Amino acid sequence: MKYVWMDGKLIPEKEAVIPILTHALHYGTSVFEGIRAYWSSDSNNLYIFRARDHYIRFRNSAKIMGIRINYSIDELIKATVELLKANEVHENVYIRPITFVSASTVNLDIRNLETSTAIIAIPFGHYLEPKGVRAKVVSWLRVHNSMFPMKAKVGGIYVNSVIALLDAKVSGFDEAILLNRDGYVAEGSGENIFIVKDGVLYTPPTYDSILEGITRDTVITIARDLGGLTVIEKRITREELYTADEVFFTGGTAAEVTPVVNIDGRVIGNGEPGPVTLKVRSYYMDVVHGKVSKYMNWLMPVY
Ligand code: PY5
Repeated sequence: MKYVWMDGKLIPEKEAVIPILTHALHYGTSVFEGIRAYWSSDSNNLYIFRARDHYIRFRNSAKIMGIRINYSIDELIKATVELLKANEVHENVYIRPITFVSASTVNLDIRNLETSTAIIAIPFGHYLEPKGVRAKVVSWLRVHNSMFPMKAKVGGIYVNSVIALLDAKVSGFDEAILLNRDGYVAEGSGENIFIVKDGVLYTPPTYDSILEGITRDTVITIARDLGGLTVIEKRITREELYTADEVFFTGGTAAEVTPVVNIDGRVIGNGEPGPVTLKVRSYYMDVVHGKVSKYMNWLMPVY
């Protein structure tokens, strides 16, 4: 897009470049978010979905990592709205806020190092095939909470996702599922995971080395409206994946709610997106497009 917001200013995207010795490039010292904004043709407006919750997670990631963000949550929300207006966005868009250690140094002590914050808007279609993906439970484990706080969305930790996804892709699958150190299901490379069994939804608990996804939280909240669909947070085994009636991924970029129709060559359900997944997805799409009045407080209008 034409403009990027960087450290308080809107600048042309081509000018938003960083020096070669930037600390974050070498050591992954960045925290970031992935936020969606949806265009609603009904109200002729663009809505940022759960902006405040994303920026709260952003601030918490930074706090955990000891990285300073020089802006308040309100300033970041305001900057995001300004950015979308400046780019005259009238379509669905992905928003990537990032704060990174911008000092040019090889020193690992980040306490007094300078940080920069940027917000970038990116036109975005589907990240995963909405008709359903084939996933592989890879042998790489999810980094455990005792090794790194997985609640924090930190740039460097994504090498764990990258190597997991590479394994899945070179083996001919679309996405990776990572187990945690104890052998239970953790999450996808960039998504949380749910299974459906006998009409009940199950998802791994947040203390089990996963990112506390905002889409995950949204699904848990809105599921109640769907004929009393219950969600239970519990540890999930690999065999529970194989024998589930339905499996789906949730994530801000990851096609929102994406059916998983095959895992390790086992067909899940009848190999088609299941009825509960489709019901959850369709309601989720209504919520993010501002069609469900009780959740309008999750939507921030841009215009
Ligand atoms: N788990 C991981 C490891 C993630 O990276 C993400 C989001 C999620 C779960 C889902 O979180 P949420 O529902 O809050 O989006 N992934 C990023 C995203 O923007 C980056 C993906 C490349 O979707």
